[in-house]
Amino acid sequence: MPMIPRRHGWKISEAEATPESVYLNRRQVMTQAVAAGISGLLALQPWNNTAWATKNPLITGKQAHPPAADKYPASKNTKFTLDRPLTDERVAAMFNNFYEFSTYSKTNIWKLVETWPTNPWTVEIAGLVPKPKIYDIDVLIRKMSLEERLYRHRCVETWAMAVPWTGFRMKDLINLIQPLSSARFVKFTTFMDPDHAPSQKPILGLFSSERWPYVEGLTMAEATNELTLMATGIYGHPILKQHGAPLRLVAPWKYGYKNAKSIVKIEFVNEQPRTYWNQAVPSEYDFLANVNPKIPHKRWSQETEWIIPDRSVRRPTMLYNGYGEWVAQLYKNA
Ligand SMILES: Nc1nc2c(c(=O)[nH]1)N[C@H]1C(S)=C(S)[C@@H](COP(=O)(O)O)O[C@H]1N2
Ligand SMILES: [Mo]
Repeated sequence: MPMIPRRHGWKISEAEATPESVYLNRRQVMTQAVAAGISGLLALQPWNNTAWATKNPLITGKQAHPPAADKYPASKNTKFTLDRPLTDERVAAMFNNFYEFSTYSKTNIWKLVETWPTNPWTVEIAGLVPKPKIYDIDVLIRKMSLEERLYRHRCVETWAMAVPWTGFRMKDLINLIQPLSSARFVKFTTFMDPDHAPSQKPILGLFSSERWPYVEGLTMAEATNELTLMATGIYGHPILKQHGAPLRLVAPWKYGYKNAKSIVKIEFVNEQPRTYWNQAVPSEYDFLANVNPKIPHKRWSQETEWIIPDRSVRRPTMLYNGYGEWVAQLYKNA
């Protein structure tokens, strides 16, 4: 058996990595695809093996002018501990869901965001608030206090990771804004930039991209929960574009799709917002989206998960992604 870089393959430089492994993986993938015919197309998904994790020697996706850059690294909040190793920074940066850039490839997002400018960037505070306002992202971040937290992440597709986010508590932002008591939900609207985000571009001027922008939402009780973080950084530096620069929601007890990337508007509303995935396929993606091993997705079980980049090991999924201590009381009457 030639040495096949697996779990730690990305630590091996391109030159050191045995070419056999790459060749073997490609050949396997091709054989599978041919054998299985059209259904074999699935096997071509680059993440069916871990070769993708060896492809980029650098961490790319940095913002050109990261806001409040002098605030990193922020102090660590040691309250949140992990039951698993931190995901390698390069692995997290090379395996993403960001449908504005690609609806099928996870391992190319870091390339596709390269020419996307995230400056200037503003965040609008709107809806049921005493003073609607548009903040420059740098001004907004400087009003808040940043801290680092280690959080688990669980995508509804069953892949998982654990990363150090830097950010501020949504609770603190809500304190600053003082929304009206009639506000029952927070609606997060994310960016529109069809010139740089290929999925947002209308095809031949037809099919206007009305499903964009990506929208997510939380109840006020969820938004003011201790866990709810507005991430501005990752791995001790400003957040990368592929992770949702310059501002991204992190609600770690929920499936990943709730964690809206690249937010431009935070709105306090009275009715449950129509969110991206819930609107697209309501029977598969509910608004609540709490991680729960006992509630299967319509097309797969949620009982186990795998940690990127290694698809070969599955471990049990935890209720609320292991964060019941903080959030279970929110749902006791549900
Ligand atoms: N704007 C936007 N936010 C998004 C998504 C997206 O496609 N667009 N994908 C979501 C999904 S499904 C997941 S799992 C996480 C992935 O975050 P990561 O790429 O930083 O790991 O982002 C979430 N936020
Ligand atoms: Mo996801």
